[in-house]
Amino acid sequence: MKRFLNAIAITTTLVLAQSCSLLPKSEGKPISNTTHQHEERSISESHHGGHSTSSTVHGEKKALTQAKLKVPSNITPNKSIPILIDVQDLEGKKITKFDTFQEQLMHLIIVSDDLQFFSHLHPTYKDNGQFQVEASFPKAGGYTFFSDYKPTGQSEQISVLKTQVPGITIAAPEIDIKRSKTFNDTQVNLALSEPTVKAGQEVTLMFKLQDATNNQPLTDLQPYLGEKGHLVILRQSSSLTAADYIHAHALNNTPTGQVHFMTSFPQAGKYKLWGQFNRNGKIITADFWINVV
Ligand SMILES: [Cu+2]
Repeated sequence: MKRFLNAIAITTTLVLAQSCSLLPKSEGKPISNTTHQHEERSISESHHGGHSTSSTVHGEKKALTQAKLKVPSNITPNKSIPILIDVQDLEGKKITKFDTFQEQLMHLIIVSDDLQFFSHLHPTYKDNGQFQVEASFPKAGGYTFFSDYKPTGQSEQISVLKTQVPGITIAAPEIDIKRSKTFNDTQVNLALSEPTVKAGQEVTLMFKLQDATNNQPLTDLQPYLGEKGHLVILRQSSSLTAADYIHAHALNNTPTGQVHFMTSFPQAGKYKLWGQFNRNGKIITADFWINVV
């Protein structure tokens, strides 16, 4: 814990002007978090080394916070290490009060930059604006952190943090666009409402979960973080930013063993999806690729 190095390459904070957790869930109308992100967020980026850029998507609010990542100066693959995240206002003053949303104070998504590795963690709030969690990284290469939190009285913020695990990087395997996969004893089929997914178009992603032993729809799905399921989507990119990140919420009223999400993809490209579901206390993470034209 003594040799922490400030290993931030880029800090990006985006403001979700309307927190997805505050959206009304009645009316039987599907909720697309993506739409809100793209209409209402603002992004401010500050690059390590003095250069800074700031862009506001629709001339609304500016990011109100920044996050700083502290990791050991030399990360060894597959070894658990402490990760510290300091949340500050834009002047560098600690932010010390946070609201719980989706049952946690902070949601942290870590991905390898090739999108092969995914982890969804809930750091513990220590004190003085600092969160802590243990994580391990499977291989050398770049990793991006999407830290999602809600300072008391403010909207949900997402800060993007980066670190590097030294060593020789292994080329990612070829993208596999299979629509049916088995994760331990659960078979997951992904069906799309559109035969071809076009950028900017709303699409419903339907996860059909079956017991792999008897091929029957799952009847033991429980809420996960207050919802039927969570879906994180990232666009394949040489440098991931907040604009590549989508967190969609499950729709209500779906058939047994099915979890549906509605979203839209901001631009053409290859996207990786990680659906997370709670099967009787065990979290299933089902990953798929989607090609958007
Ligand atoms: Cu979370």
